[in-house]
Amino acid sequence: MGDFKLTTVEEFEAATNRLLETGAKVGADAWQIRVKNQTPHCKFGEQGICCRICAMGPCRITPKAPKGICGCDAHGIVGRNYLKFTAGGAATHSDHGREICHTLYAADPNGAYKVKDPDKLIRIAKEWGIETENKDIYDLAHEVAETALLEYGKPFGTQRWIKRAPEHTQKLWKDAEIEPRAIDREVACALHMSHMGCSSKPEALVRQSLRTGLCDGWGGSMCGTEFSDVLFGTPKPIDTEANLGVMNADNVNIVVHGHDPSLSEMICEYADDPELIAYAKSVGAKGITVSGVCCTSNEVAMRRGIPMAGNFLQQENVVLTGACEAIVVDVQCIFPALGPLSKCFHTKFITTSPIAQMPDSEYIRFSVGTAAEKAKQIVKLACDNFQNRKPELVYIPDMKQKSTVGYSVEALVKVLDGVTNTQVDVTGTTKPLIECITSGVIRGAVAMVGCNNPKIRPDYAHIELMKKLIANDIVVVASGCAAQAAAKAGLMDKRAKDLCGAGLKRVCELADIPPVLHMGSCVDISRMMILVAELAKDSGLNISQLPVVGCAPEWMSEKAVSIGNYVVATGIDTFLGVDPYVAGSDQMAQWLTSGVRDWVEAAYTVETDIEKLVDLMIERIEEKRTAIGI
Ligand code: BF8
Ligand code: SF4
Repeated sequence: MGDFKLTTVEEFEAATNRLLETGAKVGADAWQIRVKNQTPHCKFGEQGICCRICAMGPCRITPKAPKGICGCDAHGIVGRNYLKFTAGGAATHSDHGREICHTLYAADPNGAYKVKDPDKLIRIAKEWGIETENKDIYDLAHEVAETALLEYGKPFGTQRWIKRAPEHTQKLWKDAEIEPRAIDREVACALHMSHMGCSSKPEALVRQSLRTGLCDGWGGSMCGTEFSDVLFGTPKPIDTEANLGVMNADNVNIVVHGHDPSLSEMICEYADDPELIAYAKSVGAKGITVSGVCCTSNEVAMRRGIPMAGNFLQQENVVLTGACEAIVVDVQCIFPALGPLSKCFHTKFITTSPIAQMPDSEYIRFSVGTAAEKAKQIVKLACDNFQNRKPELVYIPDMKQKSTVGYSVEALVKVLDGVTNTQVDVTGTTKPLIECITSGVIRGAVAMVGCNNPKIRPDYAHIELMKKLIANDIVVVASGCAAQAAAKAGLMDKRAKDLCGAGLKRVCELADIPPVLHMGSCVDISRMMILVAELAKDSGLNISQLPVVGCAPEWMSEKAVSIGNYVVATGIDTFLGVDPYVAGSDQMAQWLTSGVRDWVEAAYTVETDIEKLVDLMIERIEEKRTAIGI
């Protein structure tokens, strides 16, 4: 293994503690302090049995008061809360996807946004029955973008993307009446159903939760992913680095945070501009370093190799380094705490979206039409701020790992082609991967996704689960903050192959891949759906028969619940390390952990003990292997 060694969670924590000392010096607040103030959490909220959807309440369910004023019981209240949670997540992902469609609609050969992957655009146009012959690629981009935008509100029919699912899956969805219709309709319908005096029957609420999840994963999120690829390029394997050590004390540090690559792509573009680099030098810096936090970081890491400073619960740490000139955010997962925290340092906290406006921030409204100008303004502002740095507060933990990222489905198919054979007829399919799985060289795959959550020791669950899975010859595909946890630890370094069982190690060597594959941001979980759909079609199995499971051990956001619903609805058993506020209803818990299996051939498992969680996943993978006789 040479000098390769994983970074441990203890080392992450030591670095954080050192940064919190700086914070204490300047009177900064921190999530670690706020968690203490907020715990223990309200038991009613935790169990999902608090209802405040009408002004007769709030109603709380207790043994003495088993019904709300309207007569709704715990099952109805938990179910409505669960559906609202899902709707929030689906709306968020899908609105991000919509923004990307608008960016594509505005693409212009002479403008800031261009079509970088015309082949993918043409492929999608053909898939959707849009004429491509003799058409200017930008005219085609506008037509495809408009067609995609109509998916959000079309009055009739179901989502176009669902035709990518195997026929068997499509039939399950049709039979269960959960085929996703217009994206906005499913979100609106979820809010309608969960209004006072509508649905209170768990079965109905769970069914709409799956449908609303599907409009995200096989609708809005898929638009986000596919059209980001068209605009910014389909990811290919690329080397980068991860953890706070990617920030550079000699340079102007700009941290991009959020989700929408329309902003971060432009910031990266201008941080590379010789004119602005010269400007940075003129203020005393050696250059400009852009790094990222959360999913927008995944987006620019996958396409440009921009380093990842950290994941969700590390967002305050980038400011605490005292070396962050600007933290530039777009939408989602941004702590409002960053405003007051930045004020304790010289850092500029720059909000850019009307969707995510926060106190104590500098609001530089970003839009497609003015993207170049605004990105330039932001980079310049960060350079100007370099001189305001307080050297006595600067401390960047010397901690980073190498990572190879960028495993889109297209890239994965390509690299895995090299593994089992060189037959021409298997090129461009998932068959080599299927051969690895059926032969037992790889036992199966786990999609590790989701956030950090202070309820779980940050990153510990992600990293420990991944280590055990790869040691058991189970390949891990990761996205979101789970992917960044892996990258920070070193599990996306190709040398981590030595931590694998013999079979997976061999595959990593032959294909020249790390054992944990970075598939992108959270909207990119749609890539994982496409991958399992292809695996099912190429193997002749149903998705639910594949030895593949999903896992979100440290999740926290509404988006994660929406994801969970579409992953389960796609036929993939999903393992959660945090309860989605359903403990207050045995009926809801029963529907989610078993009842839905009758509709979609998969269900949830909730297990907060990490050791047990990983064993359950391995067990499920082995059961699936036995069931198909491999
Ligand atoms: O969408 S994993 S904390 S950053 S919600 Fe947020 Fe969770 Fe991170 Fe990306 Ni996804
Ligand atoms: Fe109470 Fe029913 Fe109103 Fe909910 S909808 S707050 S349970 S009266």
